[in-house]
Amino acid sequence: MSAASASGTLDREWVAKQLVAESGDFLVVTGIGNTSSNVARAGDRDLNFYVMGAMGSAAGVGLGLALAQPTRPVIVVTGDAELMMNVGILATIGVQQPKNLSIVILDNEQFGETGQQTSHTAHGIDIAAMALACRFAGAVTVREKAQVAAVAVRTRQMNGPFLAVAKIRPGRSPSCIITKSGEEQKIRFRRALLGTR
Ligand SMILES: Cc1ncc(C[n+]2csc(CCOP(=O)(O)OP(=O)(O)O)c2C)c(N)n1
Repeated sequence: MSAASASGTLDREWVAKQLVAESGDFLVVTGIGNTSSNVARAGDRDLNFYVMGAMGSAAGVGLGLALAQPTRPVIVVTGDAELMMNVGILATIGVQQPKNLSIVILDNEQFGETGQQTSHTAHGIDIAAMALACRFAGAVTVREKAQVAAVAVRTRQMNGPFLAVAKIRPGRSPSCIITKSGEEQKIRFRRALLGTR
């Protein structure tokens, strides 16, 4: 298969801001690398949990959280390759049907963090179609700014599971050093959510 050039034009920092700008009680989980930096820069908050080291785990963490906290919107923001590493999670989410879970993929059609190698989505692999086949209540691919606003609204509506693929420009963004360890993040998140360690 020949290498395809990336097709997205949305700015990843801008998309992240739209998703987390409005302060609310929603819970945010992010995937390894660039997406965590984008979301942290858009607004670090105690109800953000950055899954920094475990590629393929963000949607699973989001699912567990959504099942444990069914009255709170849970938004997973992650990369296309991060999701594809454990794509079976879409089927598990489809079985569980958490209404409060949304996944937004910042899709640059690359493994941006490790050298911009071409990823599955550059070759037409359609993550939104996979989510619909896994019985998500809604799944879209967006390329325009105006569509991103609608995605942000939908992630708060609790009529999921919902997935959006946002086609962003190729490349990576400056790292935002998240200095808290996994344990410190866990304590911060649990305190904010439950008032306990
Ligand atoms: C199990 C595992 N394999 C590989 C890596 C190395 N790795 C870190 S980030 C990354 C690419 C992530 O790509 P994507 O999720 O599309 O996000 P992008 O960097 O393009 O924004 C890879 C391969 C890892 N951390 N863990």
